[in-house]
Amino acid sequence: MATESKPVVLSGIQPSGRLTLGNYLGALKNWVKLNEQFTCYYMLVDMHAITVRQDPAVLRDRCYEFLALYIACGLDPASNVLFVQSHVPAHARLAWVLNCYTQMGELSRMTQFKDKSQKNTDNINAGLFSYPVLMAADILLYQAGAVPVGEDQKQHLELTRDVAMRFNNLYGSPERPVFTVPEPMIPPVGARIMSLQEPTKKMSKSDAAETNAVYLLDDPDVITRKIKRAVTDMDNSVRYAPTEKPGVSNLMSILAATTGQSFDSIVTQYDGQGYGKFKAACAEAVVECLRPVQARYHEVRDDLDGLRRILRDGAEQASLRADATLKHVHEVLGFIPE
Ligand code: ATP
Ligand code: LTN
Repeated sequence: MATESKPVVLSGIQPSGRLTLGNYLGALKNWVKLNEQFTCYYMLVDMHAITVRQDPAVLRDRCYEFLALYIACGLDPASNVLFVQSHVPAHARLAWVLNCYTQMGELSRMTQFKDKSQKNTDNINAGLFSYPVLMAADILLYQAGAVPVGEDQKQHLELTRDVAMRFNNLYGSPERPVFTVPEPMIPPVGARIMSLQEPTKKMSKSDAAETNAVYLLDDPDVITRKIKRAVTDMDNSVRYAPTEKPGVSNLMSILAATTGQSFDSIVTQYDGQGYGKFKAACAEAVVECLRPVQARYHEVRDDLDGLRRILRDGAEQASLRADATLKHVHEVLGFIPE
């Protein structure tokens, strides 16, 4: 494992729905290259996932599927700590403490809460409301300095920073803050991939409409069909203008993030030729980018004992760091040591 002297990054994905190209370009792809510079903790946030109803058997299966996809995307368990949130009890314990240092008003401003409560009007539960507090606990337990996420998580990171600073002001000292105040690490392109059919809304893994998203395990011909049928406009010009041309701009982001090409070079190469050639290039880039992930996935997924071992080791390593922070928090609060 990487040595503890490196700074720490931590991130997580909810095991809900199916992983999309948005999750890959906004998060997963960027996690892979961090382990030389940082000690990396990557979670499956199953406790966050139950803020929306889940079928137990599907949830269990999906956790293994997502773990196998983490590994197939290039996260080597030998140099990254991969674990499931519910296996490390410190998350729930710190979340309770932080709930007492977070205001209702702060939580009611969170756009993810507003979106999800609109989508689940029959189940606006307290967990959905305090979701960002559990996320703050996830991050602060590990003293993570940076959190690699997509654009949509920026607001949750802001709240995490506010809660950390508030707690430090109350119980820490400049020489010994209780928590490291984390920074979001958001990629310059691919941080907000939009739905293929409704490009003014985010591509999301729990969207019911199949054609809105490219899933990491979609067959190449399905990927090609989805991208060729993506909504564009009648203007026939390839240029980056997210408000005026959301569909084309989204495909440009996808092409840029999957190939490393700049927007300028995409415009030079494809403008003035209709959308056919541009969409075909975009589809090919996505297929090629996902090919190695798909090739690796089944072999990893089939080794259930191996996956279980990885999660056991991961939880053990994660607990070491998380428990140290929780112990300090309990101490500063005045709880009697265990
Ligand atoms: P759900 O639809 O189940 O709420 P989601 O697709 O929004 O899920 P999350 O589990 O909330 O996915 O997010 C996992 C990671 O992927 C986060 O870092 C998030 O910022 C990133 N992410 C999610 N959707 C996109 C997107 N469309 N573009 C870029 N990054 C994204
Ligand atoms: N809230 C995030 C998932 C998440 C997370 C985290 C991300 C839970 N805990 C800690 C980064 C760090 C989401 O909905 N994408």
